[in-house]
Amino acid sequence: GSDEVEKAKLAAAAREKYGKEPTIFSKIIDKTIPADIIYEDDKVLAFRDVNPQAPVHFLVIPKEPIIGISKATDEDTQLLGYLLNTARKCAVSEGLSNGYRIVINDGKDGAQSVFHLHIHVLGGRQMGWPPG
Ligand code: DGP
Repeated sequence: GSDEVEKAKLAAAAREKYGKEPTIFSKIIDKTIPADIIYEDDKVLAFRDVNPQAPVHFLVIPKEPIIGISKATDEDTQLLGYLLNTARKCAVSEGLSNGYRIVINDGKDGAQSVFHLHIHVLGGRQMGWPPG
């Protein structure tokens, strides 16, 4: 019936947004693998990048496992703002008073390697432009 069609549509939309399997970041969120966490609440987690590209390099992620920025929807507007605001506050607590770089890699051309949305915050050195 049309109920089944609706269910299938919802499932397809969820696959598009969340993917088929959880990434390593889900394990960091549920604490099955360790990370150097600098901020956590019910919606977001901020932790140091395991392969830092600057003296300070941390990631801010939603606990909701959205694949990447290109898969977010208008319903995520508040969450996306919350992620940026968390990045701003963590930059203060990390002492980045001279500035910093915020980066979101998306998909193949963006050189995304972990398919759970994350904001990079890099600082503690002079950045160059353009990025590679
Ligand atoms: P991206 O290219 O934007 O998808 O960057 C993914 C980043 O995630 C990369 O800079 C390294 C970092 N990363 C990958 N695996 C782990 C991990 O297990 N722990 C931590 N802390 N960072 C990770």
